[in-house]
Amino acid sequence: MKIGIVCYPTYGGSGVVATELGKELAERGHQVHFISYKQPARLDFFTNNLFYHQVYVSSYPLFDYPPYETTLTSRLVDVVKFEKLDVLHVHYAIPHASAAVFAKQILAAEGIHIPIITTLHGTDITLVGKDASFTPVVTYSLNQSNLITSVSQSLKDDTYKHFKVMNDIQVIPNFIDINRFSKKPREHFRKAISSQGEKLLVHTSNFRKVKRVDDVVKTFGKVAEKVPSKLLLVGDGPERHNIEQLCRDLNLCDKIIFLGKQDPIEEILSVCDLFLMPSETESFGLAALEAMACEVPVISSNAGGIPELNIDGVTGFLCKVGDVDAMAKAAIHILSDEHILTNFKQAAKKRALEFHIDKIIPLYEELYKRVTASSLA
Ligand code: GMT
Repeated sequence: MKIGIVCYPTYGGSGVVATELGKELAERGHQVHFISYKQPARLDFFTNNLFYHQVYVSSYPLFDYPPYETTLTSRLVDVVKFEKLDVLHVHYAIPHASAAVFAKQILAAEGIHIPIITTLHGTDITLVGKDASFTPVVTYSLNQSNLITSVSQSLKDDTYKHFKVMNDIQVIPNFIDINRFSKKPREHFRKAISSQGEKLLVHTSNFRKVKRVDDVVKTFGKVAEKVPSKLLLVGDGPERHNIEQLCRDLNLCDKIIFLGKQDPIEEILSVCDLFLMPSETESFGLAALEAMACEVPVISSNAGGIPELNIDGVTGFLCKVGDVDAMAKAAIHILSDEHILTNFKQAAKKRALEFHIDKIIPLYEELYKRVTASSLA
């Protein structure tokens, strides 16, 4: 099948999922065309059935705001027509779903019928999408998509709650490539960071407010009072400066290491004992799944779709958003006893295997077959 994938090219979860999906589909013999304004971060190889079409945005001085959506729509029309795509799969509703719907209408006027699948990832619904200024466009684009998927039941419920969507939404959870995300023997690396045998806590994110990285630091501060430990902070973003200041204010600088944006995240996770995800909202929590696959249990908030991944008392603990004391208590419980820690690590890995890429990709392939066979397009 010839599949067009539209996504954000950045390190964000939606772009990662879209890129890993496309790479795996290409491995399985499909022809995959990525359409984005930059080469996706995880698109690190090419094969004879993997293509990338860049969207160029005009910088004409008249435009205070470059018309990205218009250029994307034109590019979609072009790629669908000339590559003879069977289906367009767009990740993140804004503005990908509306651009795809417009492209579909332009193509229909020329007698070309292309089905559209929209996958919702989270903030396109829970934060950005329900901003009233986006509502009519998001609602219309979802209702005009041939199929909609969401990465968790919680996100599906949120979508119905905030938008008048008439279409059925199919839940297809995120997935993990276990070949890449598994615990690697990296003892030398662990010793270099934890020379006194300290426990290693880790957080990875884009350092946006919604991730509540300040709660990570505050929780760690309380843990470090009881358990010799260090905290690795991976990623970068708008809150980084405030978080650095908080570390100084709490006198924790010697115990916290900022690693910035990192590609080989599995190498870092391989030496860690506990992952912290205190997010305000999280439709799924792909970063937590990556940690679990590397045998790292998770202390998280109970927001959004996280409880569909992290099982309270088994793979980690779920706490109320902002309850730093509860998160610290749970972390100390896991880290203070080697036997308990080992059990949690094994349970985390076992749970991650339920999201194995081989189990999830066929669900998308099934959708592509269904949508291209139906006369809905
Ligand atoms: O978490 C982010 O800020 C990035 C965001 C995105 O859209 O790229 O991630 C969302 O999609 C991921 C992949 O489906 C999910 O695992 C994340 O939970 C979700 N983030 C939020 O809902 C905040």
